[in-house]
Amino acid sequence: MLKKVLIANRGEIAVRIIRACREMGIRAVAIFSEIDRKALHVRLADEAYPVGPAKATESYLNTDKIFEIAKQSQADAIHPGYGFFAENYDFVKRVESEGLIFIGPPAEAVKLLGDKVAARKTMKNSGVPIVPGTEVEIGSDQQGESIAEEVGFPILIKAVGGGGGKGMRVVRDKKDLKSALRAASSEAKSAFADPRIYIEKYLERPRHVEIQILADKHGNVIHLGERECSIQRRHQKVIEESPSPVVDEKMRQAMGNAAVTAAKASGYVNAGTIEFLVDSDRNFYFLESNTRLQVEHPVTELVTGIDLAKEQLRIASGMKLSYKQEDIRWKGSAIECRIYAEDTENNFLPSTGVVHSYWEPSGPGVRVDSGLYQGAEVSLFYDPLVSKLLTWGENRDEAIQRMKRALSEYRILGVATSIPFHLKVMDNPNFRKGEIHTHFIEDEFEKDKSKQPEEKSELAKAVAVFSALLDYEEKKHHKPIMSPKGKSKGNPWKMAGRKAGLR
Ligand code: MV4
Repeated sequence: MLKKVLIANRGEIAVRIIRACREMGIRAVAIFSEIDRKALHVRLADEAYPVGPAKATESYLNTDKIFEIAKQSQADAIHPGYGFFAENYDFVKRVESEGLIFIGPPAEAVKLLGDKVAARKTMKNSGVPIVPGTEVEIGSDQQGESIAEEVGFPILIKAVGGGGGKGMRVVRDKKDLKSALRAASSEAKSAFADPRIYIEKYLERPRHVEIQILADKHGNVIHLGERECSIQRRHQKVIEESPSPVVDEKMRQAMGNAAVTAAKASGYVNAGTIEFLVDSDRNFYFLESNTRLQVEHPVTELVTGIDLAKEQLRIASGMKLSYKQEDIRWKGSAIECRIYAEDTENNFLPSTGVVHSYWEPSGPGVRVDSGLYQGAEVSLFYDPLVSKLLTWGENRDEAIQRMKRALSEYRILGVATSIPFHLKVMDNPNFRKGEIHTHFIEDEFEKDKSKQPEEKSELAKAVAVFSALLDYEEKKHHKPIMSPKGKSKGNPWKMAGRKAGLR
């Protein structure tokens, strides 16, 4: 078994991994930036080392410093959490070459699955259904045109090095294809340093359903069922649940088998996720895979009773999986609300400040995975995800009722959060019926804005970011925190942001 693990991350996920380590008698080493000196993950770790200034590129992304700390602390493994180095081939490669254990898949699997075209090819060859489209990158306009016609409009142009929605272009008409190919390629080049693009059939309003898998170093692979992740905004997931309202036992088995096949075909080891798009006829297609422990992993833990972070540590130690496929049973229903430090009443603007009062919900069927505490500072330097509130129930209705109860108990004062928005979703009739898809938030809550959706003007965006920064600085210098509402009214930069088209 591993003796000491360095957690190359912060916030709730660092806390989550430290907890797993402690329960297994593994020493946990934390790293922290200058503004995280008092953070929860630092307090809970066995050892903690400063890694640099607040700016992530100079701290949590400072590879040399992280390896120096790993050496100094004599850690035998590194857990990347999610984000930062979690799916970074070069980082994994370096962990391996420095004789440390990476708590995640082998570098080669990270590389293969990071290349969307190579991943599609691998899946197709092993019989995993993929969205109709190309398994090669587009080399010329003519090739793009003939493929698009073969697939049939509407099509979606995607980046080979992409993921998360960047560099995508929907094309509904042949006349728009050429310019879309150009635009997508240049966007891909600047976003991923890789101009390669490919084409898929565009599915309208699909669901996003993903399968959790576990694979050990001895060739055993199992799946832990699905998570429904359709409720998202601008490619950021907002609410996840398990089971999915559309997946029955038969479909779970079919998707699970496909996911296990996908994992085996790509030489996968450790915990991973195979994402699928599901169309309105409940056909499912491989979308991409996530080679990390995901934000939403706890919904799977709540319905299976399996501790995924502990399994990761066991697998990395070279142990066999604790479970066989036939051991896996699903019980009840779990929901996760991602609590973002965002003012959802004010166009989801990022919110910052000091949490001057903090009270977590608890009681039956409630779980909170959070990096927050009274006095915690929420800044613009990191992910706005500050907490995850989960509920479990015997069925979906009970999980929803519990969620409403827990959301209304939760007190986070000093920063605006997405809690009010979650309460609205819990009461939404289509959500209650389980009728959700990837455009749910847009359709149900942003209808009035649908004429000018995705892109605000560059000026409006710049003003928004500047306004949030100003707000942050202000709160840092004057200690007393006013109510978020009263505060934002008087802020001239926020008003300017609104005038520039932000709400
Ligand atoms: C799609 C799609 C429809 N058809 N592919 C968005 C992020 C990227 N990882 C894949 N995405 C999509 N790919 C085809 N062929 C719709 C989306 C999509 C989406 C997917 C999952 C979750 C949320 C989404 C929101 C908008 C679009």
